[in-house]
Amino acid sequence: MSIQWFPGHMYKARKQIEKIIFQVDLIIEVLDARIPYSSENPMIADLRGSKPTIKVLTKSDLADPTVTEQWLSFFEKENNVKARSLSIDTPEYTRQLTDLIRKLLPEKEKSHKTINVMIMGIPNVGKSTLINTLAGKSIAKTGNEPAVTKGQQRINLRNGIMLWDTPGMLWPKVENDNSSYRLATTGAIKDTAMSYDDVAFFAVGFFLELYPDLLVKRYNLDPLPNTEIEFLELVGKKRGCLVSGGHVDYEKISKIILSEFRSGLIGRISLETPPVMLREEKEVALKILKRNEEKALKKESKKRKR
Ligand SMILES: Nc1nc2c(ncn2[C@@H]2O[C@H](COP(=O)(O)OP(=O)(O)O)[C@@H](O)[C@H]2O)c(=O)[nH]1
Ligand SMILES: [Mg+2]
Repeated sequence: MSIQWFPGHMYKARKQIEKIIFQVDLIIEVLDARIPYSSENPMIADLRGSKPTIKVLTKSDLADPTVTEQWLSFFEKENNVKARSLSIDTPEYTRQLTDLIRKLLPEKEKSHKTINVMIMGIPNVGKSTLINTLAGKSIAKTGNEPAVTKGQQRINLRNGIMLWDTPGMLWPKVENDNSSYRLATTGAIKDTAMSYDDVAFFAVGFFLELYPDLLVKRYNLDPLPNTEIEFLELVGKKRGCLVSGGHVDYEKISKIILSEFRSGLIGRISLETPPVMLREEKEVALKILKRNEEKALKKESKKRKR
């Protein structure tokens, strides 16, 4: 399955949210702890305005704990933002969110009014899992495949809090190629334009640079090869991923490595840090600026030809 993000769909989702967001008191923005920057929907910051927001970094069991701490303190520097890291195997921490929600809205809490909370995030970050944990039962469908949630859902937690699932689907970063690779590495997007080999090549390059010890341990390689291709070749042979002629079946070994990363078998790995985000944000802004300039130039030269 693949999801394609068309401007029309994106526009529609935005309109749907704009129609109801005035009824919402607080936003829980769900991000994947391994990629808090790339799993962000670019519109949320804009839509939430000054509403209190809790940024929830899910799947923290899979992420590098040191990097997760960096992200939490980074996010808490923003106005009206609290940040927490959670995982499916510590539901008690997830349930503590309800206390935090009440604390952030003391007026509502005092007047015993229902607090409306909207859960927002791109597909596959763990929204349904979070909703189910907060509700104490399985309400929202969860799944390994992206985009399991369809349609609008409102869940009364019966503790003064009403949870709203985001209507429509929120898209991930589309302007940054690195983000696309990271999203594909975690399995958040299955872009048919990207092959397993491409994604694994990117992932292995990253692991080699930042988590070499984890690779040594998982794949019994000492010394570690210097390049992605050598690594895939060696591990492919080790795992018996061969095609006729004794050549390595790159697609097969790529799938294995990605699946081992996604299930945490390689270790706790984060694919980005706050400094990486700040650098790439600048690069993306420059890219867009350049593209707009080129467009303007083209328009200009067309005019002149007429
Ligand atoms: N390892 C791990 N997996 C999780 C966690 N939370 C959710 N998942 C898995 O991630 C996948 C997507 O979760 P889901 O709640 O359906 O995401 P949604 O599309 O945002 O609603 C499912 O396979 C979940 O089991 C977590 O904290 N740790
Ligand atoms: Mg869901």
